[in-house]
Amino acid sequence: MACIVHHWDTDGISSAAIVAAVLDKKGAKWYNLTPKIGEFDIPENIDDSELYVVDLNIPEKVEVIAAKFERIFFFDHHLQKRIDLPNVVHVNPNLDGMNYPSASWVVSEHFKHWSHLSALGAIGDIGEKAFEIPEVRRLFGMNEKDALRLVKLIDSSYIVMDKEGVERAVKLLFQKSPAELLEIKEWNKNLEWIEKEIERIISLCECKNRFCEVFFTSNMNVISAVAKRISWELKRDVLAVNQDFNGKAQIYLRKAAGSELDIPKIIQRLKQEGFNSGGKDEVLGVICEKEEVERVLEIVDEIIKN
Ligand SMILES: [Mn+2]
Repeated sequence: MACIVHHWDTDGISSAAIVAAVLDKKGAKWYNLTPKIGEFDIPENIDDSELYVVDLNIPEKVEVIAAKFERIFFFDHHLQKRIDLPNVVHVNPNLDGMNYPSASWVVSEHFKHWSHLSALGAIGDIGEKAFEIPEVRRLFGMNEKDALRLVKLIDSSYIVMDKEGVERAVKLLFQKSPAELLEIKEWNKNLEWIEKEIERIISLCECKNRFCEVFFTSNMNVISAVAKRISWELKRDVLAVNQDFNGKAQIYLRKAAGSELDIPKIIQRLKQEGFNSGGKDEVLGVICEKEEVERVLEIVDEIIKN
């Protein structure tokens, strides 16, 4: 059987469903797995000979396990190193300097298999910007609002940390039309929970001198949505801390438009101190032990004061 390992977001799920459709057409049997949510890795104990890895930026991990498989297909669109092994087919236009909107786009092009799922992955990764690509409009016969809602519904499984739900989503995308997908009860329930949880957390927000701050505890992966919403509403820099996210702590900093906060400098400094931190120009995310929160906040403070 072929095993498809995929990212837990809409692009990863769409890409896996495209691979599944290609395999199905050939009469090949397949099943799919996602890593433990939040941990970029290949699940252990896969004893099939053919492996597909989609939308997961983990070339180093694939190199380590490659010898266990007859053949691996590795599809991605992120910036990464080339895997140079005879049994690995590494497909990533980014290796040749080309920018693709999603892994779904890469997979569709490789297999010459285009469908609404090709577009859905792109909408998942780059949002409304995807509609600037004419083929996205052509492939996806749904209005923008419904399309963006569908992405939220599909992403809801990983936000509530439901790994099996993420895995089931691949079969659903493979079988159902976009209109049918919008009606899936489980996902609509998820969105209701998520919305309630975000509102509960936002109500804990306190605006201080430097930041609007929110300290909370939640098992849901909502910290970025919380920070984004507060920052939008109040036009302030936001510090959000989930003090117990399934055993770890999450720290998230979001810069408001026009603020002078130097996020890349903070990311770099935290990395130097050995923290698992990442982000972009306007956001910083850290996952650390619960006991380390204070130290991280001290470092952030030091940089801001200087
Ligand atoms: Mn992607």
